[in-house]
Amino acid sequence: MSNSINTSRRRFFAQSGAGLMAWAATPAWLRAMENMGDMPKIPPRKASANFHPDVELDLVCKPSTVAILPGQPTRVQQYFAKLVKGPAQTLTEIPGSYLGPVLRFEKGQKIRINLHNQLNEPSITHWHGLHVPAEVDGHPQYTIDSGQVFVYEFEMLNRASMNIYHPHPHNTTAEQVYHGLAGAILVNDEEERRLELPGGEYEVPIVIQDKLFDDSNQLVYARHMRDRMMGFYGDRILVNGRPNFQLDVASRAYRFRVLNGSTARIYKLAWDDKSPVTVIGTDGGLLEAPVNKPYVMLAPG
Ligand SMILES: [Cu+2]
Repeated sequence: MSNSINTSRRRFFAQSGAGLMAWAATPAWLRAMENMGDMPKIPPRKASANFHPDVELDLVCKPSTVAILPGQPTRVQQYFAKLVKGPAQTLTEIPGSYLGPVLRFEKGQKIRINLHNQLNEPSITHWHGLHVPAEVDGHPQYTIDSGQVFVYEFEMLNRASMNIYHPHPHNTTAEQVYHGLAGAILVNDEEERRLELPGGEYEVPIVIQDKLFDDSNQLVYARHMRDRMMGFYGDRILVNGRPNFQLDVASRAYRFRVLNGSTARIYKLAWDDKSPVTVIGTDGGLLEAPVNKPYVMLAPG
């Protein structure tokens, strides 16, 4: 049995009789998920000698603090990365943000990522949207304990697209993402380069998340079981980890790489002067042709 399940059960049963009734009423699918915690543990994957990476990076997840609101800094969990091998553009930090660095890969690259779990709890990282073999996709059964290292090795098979990396341990995925563990993955390829889309400072990742803060600027997660099961809304919407995100722009075309990293909220995005939004891509990558829309709906993903 994993540590995470022990603590969450303990916390749960420490509640009142009403809590126990809620447990009895837990739907079968949720109980089935709970039981996944009984799966035998797999030792953390190590680097293989016959894999020769084009890109290698150390990815660390650990507790941290960051100033989000005026006053007291907020305790978060955060990804930090260091490039061991490969092009410098692989990593882009988002200054002053709890979000992990933007990872930029090229289709066809051989990639090694050494995940160091320096949280005080088990975790594993999942590459949401990437086509990778199951044993390096961060399924909950590969969760590692605090202090352990898991080595991912895969070739980038995706076409140009935006994806997301986030923890995927059993039971605590949403909680860890909510506390800051998430980041964007951008994949580039030849097809995309031929389009000569806006790049450099004109290509802007925009990660939207809503969060709930208490009086001392700390994140509040899941006030009750219903929040935990259904997701919940925050009272502040953060863009790239900032509460009042503002971007000074030139009057020219920009490419916004928009990601909804909220637990439940769906956004309707539009320009306030009613200019159309030109959509050039979705989850899987670029569209056949751009489409103009009055607004865009974006669900968490
Ligand atoms: Cu995911």
